[in-house]
Amino acid sequence: MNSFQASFVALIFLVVSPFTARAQTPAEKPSAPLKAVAVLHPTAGSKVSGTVTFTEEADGVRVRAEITGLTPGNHGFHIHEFGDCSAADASSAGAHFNPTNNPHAGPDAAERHVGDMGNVEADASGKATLEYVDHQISLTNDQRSVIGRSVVVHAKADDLKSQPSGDSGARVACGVIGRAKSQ
Ligand SMILES: [Cu+2]
Ligand SMILES: [Zn+2]
Repeated sequence: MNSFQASFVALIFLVVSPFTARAQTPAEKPSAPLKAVAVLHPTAGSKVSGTVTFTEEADGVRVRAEITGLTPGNHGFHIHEFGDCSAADASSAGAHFNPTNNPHAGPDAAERHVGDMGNVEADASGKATLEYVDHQISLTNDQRSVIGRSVVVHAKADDLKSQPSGDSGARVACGVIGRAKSQ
């Protein structure tokens, strides 16, 4: 390579490298994962309360729930379409969140309501904890986003098949899902 060729190569590098550097800069991806939270409040005549958090991960959204005041056993646990827990029986939260127009099912089903998180299981003291990674829920600004909707806990178990809502009975707690501080 003579000196002319060498300086030509150097020139090309100088022209191209700023674009290369820009392309390697991470886009608008926030440094901390998106996080959301719902604080569950009891409906009329209920003593059920708790907290549900949603944290964005590489392969889905991690759901963590801690709920107290339940009767022992399984209780339907869903995201409902409206972030409105104002009615005494939480009927204001509407139906299961179903932006993809699928039938009701369990959390592992390929075709399900986006809001179908299955059941939480309470122990003898009435406390339930749940942690799993959901593959249909989104926290970003798209059709499946659960921000501004609600989490509802039911009096009975969700059978994961009855339409439209798993035959899980009355609503015993409700909480609106809002953005939380990412950390
Ligand atoms: Cu429900
Ligand atoms: Zn459903």
